[in-house]
Amino acid sequence: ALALWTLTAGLAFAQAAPAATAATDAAATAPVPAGSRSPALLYQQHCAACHGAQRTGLMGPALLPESLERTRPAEVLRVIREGRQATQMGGFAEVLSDAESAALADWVRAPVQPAPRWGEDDIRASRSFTPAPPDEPARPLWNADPMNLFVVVEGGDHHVSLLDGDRFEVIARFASRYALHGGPKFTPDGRYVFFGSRDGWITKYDLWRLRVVAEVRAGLNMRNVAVSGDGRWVMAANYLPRTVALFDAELNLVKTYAAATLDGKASSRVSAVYDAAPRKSFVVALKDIPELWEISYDPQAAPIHDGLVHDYKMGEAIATPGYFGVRRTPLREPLDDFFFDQSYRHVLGATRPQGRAAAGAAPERASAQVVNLDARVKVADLPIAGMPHLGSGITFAWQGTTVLASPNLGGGAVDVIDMQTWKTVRTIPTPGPGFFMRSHEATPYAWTDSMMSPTARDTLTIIDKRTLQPVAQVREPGRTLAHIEFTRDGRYALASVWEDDGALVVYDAQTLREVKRLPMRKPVGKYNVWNKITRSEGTSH
Ligand code: DHE
Repeated sequence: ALALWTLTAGLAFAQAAPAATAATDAAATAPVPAGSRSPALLYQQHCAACHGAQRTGLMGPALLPESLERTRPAEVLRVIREGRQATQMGGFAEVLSDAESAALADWVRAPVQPAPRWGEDDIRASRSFTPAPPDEPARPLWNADPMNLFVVVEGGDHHVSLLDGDRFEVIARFASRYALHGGPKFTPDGRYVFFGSRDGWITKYDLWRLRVVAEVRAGLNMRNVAVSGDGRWVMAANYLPRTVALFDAELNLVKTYAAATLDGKASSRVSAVYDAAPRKSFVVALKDIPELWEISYDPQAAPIHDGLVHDYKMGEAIATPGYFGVRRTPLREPLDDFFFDQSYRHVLGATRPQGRAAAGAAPERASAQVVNLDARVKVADLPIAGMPHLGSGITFAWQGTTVLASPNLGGGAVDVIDMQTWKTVRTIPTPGPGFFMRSHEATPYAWTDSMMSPTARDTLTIIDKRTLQPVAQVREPGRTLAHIEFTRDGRYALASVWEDDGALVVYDAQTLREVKRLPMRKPVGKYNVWNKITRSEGTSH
């Protein structure tokens, strides 16, 4: 069967249970040449068994426009013709004519008609849960510091490696869901981690006992997940359907929220959800509606007045209407990406111009703003040029104030902004646009990549946080070098050779010398348990 998916041997994954209605041919975009079979028919014959009759994914990934947005059309065609190495996706060049392959490649990029549904019943039916054996000891199966563990997401073959952050040795490696995206989120004790996949799967994994505890499919196309500061709740942000889904810590669905205006007239994809632990709330950005949501998980949450209460049906136990109600902040522009200040009173949000659905809601150019979550108003414009990637920003003390440094997807620079005045204090040039930025309390340096640059994607720039000057570079000539994370003590910086035959490179954070290299399959991201659960200022949360 035609399957764009990877082998997931080793994990007992639950199967999604999508409605079994067949996708219709209405979405076909390319005319079918004489003598060719229709793409809808070919899909049902060769693809549906793995990718689902409605293209929502089964054991193979979803083949929806939303899921394929990031794959070039030529690559879709190539995979259909040649298959994908080291996966169960075989090539179909022998079975389909050139014209049929091309028509099928077009067809899977067009919307399914009618649009696939993924309601609360589907979510509940997708859940699997494996309770711990009653006599299982609550301690790691392995011998290393559980607080200096790294979780490394290897996108090349959809696996996760656990790395001992003292010895830099792999403790375990296991298959993940297809295409994880966003940082994994940890429970406050660092024992459990939640992974989110672009296809909507949330996996809860026990890092100590090395096994999947629970899985659920929150949506058909998901952005990311957040875990509450008390470890009791998990929230998922979806593009498809247009919902936010709330789960308890064992991934039982509590409720879904329609991402829509209060009057229900306009709906939106959800850009992202983050935990605002000191506020005991989740903060949600919407991509197509100019509103920022705050959803409190504090049972003592103040009531929401002023008529902005959205539906909240949590049953009898609700302490106040603020608890799991939606508190809306109206904005002028919707947000794609955001970041909190240290007090979590302010959201620093960015709007990117392209890819926006709602006509009229998008600015001509990228913009960024500061929103006060208590006053529920925008309080400043952020003077960031190009395309800020605020989710990767870091903060640190500088000359008596605190600054935010954020890489810029659009140009080769890091913007540094004073978080008291919201003014730019420096624009630090880098050799090309980058995605990620990292530092640690114990190092004077901040590291950033230029992975979006065709010529400088092999270069990491190291910036002195005291002078805001670039002071050094490390290079991996001709290969992509990106995404840094520090050890718990800040002594070592780990970076990814972001290639299929890539590696994790460990640098001494003082001398900048390489001390170790571990081969890995496109290690897209690495996450240190301690830095995450203590919300280190140098890393993403
Ligand atoms: Fe990401 C995190 C949005 C494309 C790899 N990315 C995030 C987060 C958001 C986001 C909002 C924070 C979520 C979280 O951690 O909970 N990413 C977007 C986009 O809007 C964008 C530009 C377009 C899209 O396709 O969605 C995008 N992201 C990418 C990629 O192409 C990357 C490089 C490769 C990939 O695997 O998809 C990519 N994004 C990542 C990674 C993180 C991430 C590795 C976690 C960073 C961290 O260290 O916390």
